[in-house]
Amino acid sequence: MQISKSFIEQYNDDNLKAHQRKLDFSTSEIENSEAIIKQLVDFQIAIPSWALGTGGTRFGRFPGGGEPRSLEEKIEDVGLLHALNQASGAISLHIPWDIPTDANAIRNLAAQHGLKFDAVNSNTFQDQADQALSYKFGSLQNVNKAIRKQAVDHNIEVIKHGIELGSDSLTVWLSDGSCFPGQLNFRKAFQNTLEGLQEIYAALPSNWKMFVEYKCAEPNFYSTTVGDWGQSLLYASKLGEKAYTLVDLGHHLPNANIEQIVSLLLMEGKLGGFHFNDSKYGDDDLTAGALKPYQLFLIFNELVEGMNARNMNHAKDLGWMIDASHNVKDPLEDLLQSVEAIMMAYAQALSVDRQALEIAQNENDTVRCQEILQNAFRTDVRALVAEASLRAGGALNPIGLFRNLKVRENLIKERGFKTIATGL
Ligand code: LRH
Ligand code: MN
Ligand code: MN
Repeated sequence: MQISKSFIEQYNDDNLKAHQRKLDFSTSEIENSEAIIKQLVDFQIAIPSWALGTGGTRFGRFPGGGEPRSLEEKIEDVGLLHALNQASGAISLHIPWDIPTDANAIRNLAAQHGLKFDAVNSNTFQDQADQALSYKFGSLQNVNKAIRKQAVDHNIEVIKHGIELGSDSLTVWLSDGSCFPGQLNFRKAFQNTLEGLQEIYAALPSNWKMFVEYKCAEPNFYSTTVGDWGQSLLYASKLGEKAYTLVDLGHHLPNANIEQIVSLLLMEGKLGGFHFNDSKYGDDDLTAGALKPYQLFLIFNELVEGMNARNMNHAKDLGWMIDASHNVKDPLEDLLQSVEAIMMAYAQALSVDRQALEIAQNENDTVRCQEILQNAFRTDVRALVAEASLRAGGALNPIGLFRNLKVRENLIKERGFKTIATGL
C-alpha cells in the first residue's frame, strides 16, 4: 500500500481551518514559534525494524494482522509512517532478524520511500539456528576465546551489511552479565568485553560511530557487563572518539535522573543517541511519553541546553531512534504516537526561556526556575508539530489519516491476517 500525495492534501484541506485557529493561538503564546517549527521540519527519528510487528511477552504474542512478512514489507511500513508524518525518514535494522540479502535492491526500495538506514544493530544475545557456539554465558565477556571471536566476527559482519546499505553507525547492546554472585569475575568480564569492542571498533569505517548501549538488568539479574552509563562511558572513552554512549530510556534503575545523565554525557561529547520509549517498571518498551511526558520534556530540555552550548547540529549530531514494541496497540499507530510525543517534548524544550532560566538559576530563585520549565511543559505545542508536518508534506494528524484511509485494513487485505513479523 502507498499513500498518495493527493490523499494527504485532501485530508489537510479538510482540516486546515481548525488547524489554523489552533496555530494562531499557539504562535501568539509562543514567542519563537516560527524557529521551533523550522527545527521540527528538520527533525527525523529512526524507526526500529523490530517494532513493526506486535511485540510479545514471554507469556504470549497476539499479532494484529497485516504485519510485515519480510524486510521489504518492513521498509514499506516505515515508508507509510514517513508519508504520514515526514519525520520517520530512517530505519534501524537488527541483524540477523533482518538480513538484507540483496543490499542494492533494499537500498533502492528504501530510497523510493525517502528512507535512509540508521544505526545497524548486532545480536549476540540469542543463539541462531546455524550458530556454532552458544552465548548462554555471554558473548564478548565469555571465558571462552572462541565464543568471543564468534561475537566479534558477527559484529564485523553487521558493519559490512551497514556499509552496503549506507548506514554510518553500529549499536552494540550486550546482554552479557551474570545471574548469581560469584558466577563471573567482574574485572575479567570487563576486560574481555573491552578487548572485543576494540576489535569491532577497529573494523569501523572512518566516518562511522559506535554506540555502546547500556542496560541495568535483564536478561541477567545479578550483574550486567555494560550495566549503566558509567560503564558505557568507560568503554566509549577507552575505545576512542568514534565510540559513544547510547541512552535507552527504559534501561535505568527506578527513579534514575536520566536528564542529568544526558547533560553530563553531552558535556563530555560522548552522548551518541537515544532509544526512546517509556516505562513504569523496567524495560517496558511502551510508547514514548505515554507515562512520563514531563521526564521526556526534561531530557529534551537538557538536550537543547547542551546542544546549544556545544554548537551541535540537532538533526545530524545525535542518533534519534525509537525502541518500543508491545502487545496491545497497532504497531504503526503506536509509532506515530511515539514520534509525535518526542516532537512535542522537543518543541516544548525549544520554547523554554533560557535567558530567564539562567537569571533565575543565578539568583537561586527556585520557584521561578520551576515556573519557567513548567510553563513551557504546560504550553500546548500540538499545533506547531502539526504545522511542521504540513509544511514537510505530511498529514496534519497522521493517526487521523491512518484511520481515515483504513491503512491497517488494507495491509490485512494485502498480507493476510495471520502474519508475524520477525523480531522480538
Ligand atoms: C535491549 C534493547 C536493545 C536491543 C533491543 C531489541 O533491551 O533495548 O536495544 O537491540 O532491545
Ligand atoms: Mn534499546
Ligand atoms: Mn531495551
